[in-house]
Amino acid sequence: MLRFVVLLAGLALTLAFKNPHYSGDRTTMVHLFEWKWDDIADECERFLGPNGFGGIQISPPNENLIIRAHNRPWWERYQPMSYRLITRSGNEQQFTNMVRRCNNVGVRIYVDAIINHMTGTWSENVGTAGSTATFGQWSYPAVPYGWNDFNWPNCVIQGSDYANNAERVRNCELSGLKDLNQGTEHVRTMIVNYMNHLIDLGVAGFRIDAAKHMWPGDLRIIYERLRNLNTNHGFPAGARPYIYQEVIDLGGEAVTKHEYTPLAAVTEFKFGMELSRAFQRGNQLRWLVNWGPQWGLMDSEDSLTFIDNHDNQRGHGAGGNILTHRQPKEYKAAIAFMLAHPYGEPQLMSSYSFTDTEAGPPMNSNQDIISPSINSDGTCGNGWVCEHRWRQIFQMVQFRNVAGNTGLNDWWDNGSNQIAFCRGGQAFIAFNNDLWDLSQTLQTCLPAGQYCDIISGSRSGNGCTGKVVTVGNDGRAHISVGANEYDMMLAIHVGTQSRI
Ligand code: LAG
Ligand code: CA
Repeated sequence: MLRFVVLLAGLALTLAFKNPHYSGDRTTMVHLFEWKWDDIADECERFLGPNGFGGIQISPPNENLIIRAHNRPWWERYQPMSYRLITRSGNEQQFTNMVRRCNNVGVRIYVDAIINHMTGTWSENVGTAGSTATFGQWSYPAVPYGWNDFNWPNCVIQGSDYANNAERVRNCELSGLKDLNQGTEHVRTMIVNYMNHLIDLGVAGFRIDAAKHMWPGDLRIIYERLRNLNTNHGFPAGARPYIYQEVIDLGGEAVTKHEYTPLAAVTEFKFGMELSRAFQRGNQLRWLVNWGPQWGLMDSEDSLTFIDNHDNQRGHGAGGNILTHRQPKEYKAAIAFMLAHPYGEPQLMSSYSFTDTEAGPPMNSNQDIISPSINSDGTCGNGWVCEHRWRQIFQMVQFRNVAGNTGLNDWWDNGSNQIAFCRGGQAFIAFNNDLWDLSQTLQTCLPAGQYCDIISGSRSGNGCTGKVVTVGNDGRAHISVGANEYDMMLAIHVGTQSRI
């Protein structure tokens, strides 16, 4: 009996930080990169809530160094000056209001937490909340942090350290960013206070930036000191925050993702790399029949999955040839596969357009962020891409919600790049990445009826603006996806039956 209790307690501990605590049947989060808090609150109410999105990863909400020398690049937000909640995205009142409004419509907020380091050394030294620092003395009075809170002796991580020197990867500076020592009580207290303040305001969890560069033992202590989620925001009593740790591990490094999975979830960079390769015909889709740990991916419950993120969509971080919104046909297909397949906890990227990889978000002559505009067809303007508003993407979010926790069944492939599969009796998808048409009668697993394909169109009233698929009493239907069609997939699910 005792052994059983100990076993259960152990299990509860390892799963503690791996539940996103989505509301209802929601399943998917979106990274609204560089959005303002007021715009996010509006987006929750007018789009994300009604369309079944589960949550949002927001840009770092804490004060950062203003870097005018580079015309306010996006990466200035990865140089913390303090934990005050004032940035170009908004102030604490706007932040609080956003979290409340989003939680009210069932959409959770996840904070990008920069706790490995502070700023680099610059001649500018004023933050977005007006705080100053003395870089030469490692002094950040607005926290406060001083000399004793950083790692010594001072060193900078070299490219070669990643292969064989975990100690330097953890204790030296990442690109010259002053490296906090999470082994000290004061640093732990400041970080825990910051994160607990956010939990009190109603957030559901955290992305841990640069987790690879911190010791798992220190992180465990920090996570264990976090409060439970705020029940006044609709979370169940005793709920632990969702934590996904950013560890880039494509193999061959001194630090591995497996050192972090005992603590909480981890970003699975191999996921987007392999799918980007397959959907650009670098690998045949038929091999995806055993997609998951057999590909070297982490266990499903440990894995935060995505195709691109804010770093690799502009060649920062690691891993090349990642699909992005710039290759829309292949990108939408990779996203559709991610959302259709039961593996992992998926995250969508929502971008602004750029040519310069350093360029910050759309801004006016005061360098304030410009809000996205919403076009009559639902897409965004003012320089915002809003992939999450593309029909093929947001309708696949609904597909995943409907599929729920059903497994994968009735896999079919043609021996190369045409594949199809079902999720229980709820949902069916087919892909054609061959140079010839897909035209086949396939088992869809759905109840008999006429369904509206959510890729080529959507239901409108009792009709359908896209392909109509007729499923017979045996669950079979004729499926057709031409090689030269606008999109390379077709998807139907329970709830898209049309009556025409
Ligand atoms: C991350 N994950 O571990 C973020 O996802 C990534 O976007 C951050 O780098 C990084 N870690 C630090 O939080 C970004 C840019 C860097 C940039 C850094 C700090 O990719 O290029 O470095 O943010 O702003 C910049 C300059 C460097 C300079 C450094 C220090 O590009 O040349 O040495 O600042 O001043
Ligand atoms: Ca470090």
